[in-house]
Amino acid sequence: MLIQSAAADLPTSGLHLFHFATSSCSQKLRIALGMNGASWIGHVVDLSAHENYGPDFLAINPRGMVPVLVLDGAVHVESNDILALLEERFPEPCLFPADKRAEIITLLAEEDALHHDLRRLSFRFVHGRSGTTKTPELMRAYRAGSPTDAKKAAEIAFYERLAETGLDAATCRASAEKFRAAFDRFEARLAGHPFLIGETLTVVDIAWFVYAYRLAAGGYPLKELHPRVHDWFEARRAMPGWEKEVALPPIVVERAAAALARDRAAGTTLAALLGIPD
Ligand SMILES: N[C@@H](CCC(=O)N[C@@H](CS)C(=O)NCC(=O)O)C(=O)O
Repeated sequence: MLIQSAAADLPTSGLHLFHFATSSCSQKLRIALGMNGASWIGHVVDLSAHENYGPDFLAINPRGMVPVLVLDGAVHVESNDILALLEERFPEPCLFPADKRAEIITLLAEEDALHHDLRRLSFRFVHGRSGTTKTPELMRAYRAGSPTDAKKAAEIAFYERLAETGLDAATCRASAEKFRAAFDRFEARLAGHPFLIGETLTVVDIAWFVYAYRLAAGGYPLKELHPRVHDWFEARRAMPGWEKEVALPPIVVERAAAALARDRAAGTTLAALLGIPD
């Protein structure tokens, strides 16, 4: 999606990606860019330091979210739209085949609709948090810092709810069950096929690899619940350049291990929420 950016000093040529290492939407684009061999310049927006709510970044993307792609001076947001744009610009290898376009768009929309669920499970089981790190002051700065559209309103609602109710077991179980349902559908799709859409690797494999990696890092029992999806995941993990884009930094690996140990002791792991002994 092309947006009108208020930032005065954006690069006017080349391909620039505003991104963050552990942002799943950024990871998706970095894998796609790696596959099509595009040369790009990265600009890190530190989400853990809330740089995305600062005036400089809100001027670039009023929604305060990464990734943002600046291509020859034009500003694009929404990672799945950017995947389609990259295909137009870098058609080799073909990751968004024209004859599968409608199916790809449907599956990517389903993936996007689960983004807040991924975020909840990631916060709770990978980062070991039970609430939000965004202070009321930060939320005020976000609200006041740029105009509000539907996507920004959804972000505000997400963080307000997180501040109010935290990440209790019922909320996490509800999110986890949505992934179980999605992976069950993929389990059926993968019967006799190597990829999520038949015989061809597409952006849908990239998008869901990123989600599967994050969920597995939080202890999602992929192998136990969805053996074909697990095998598909391992095959994608072996693809050159894929895992390095999603691998967690050592500090996050430590946090995930500590969260798992605590949850094992309390019987509240992600697997346990789904009824799988852990
Ligand atoms: N639908 C958007 C979602 C973008 C999004 O939620 N990005 C996350 C990182 S993966 C973000 O910037 N989060 C900021 C925050 O939670 O403060 C897309 O696909 O680009």
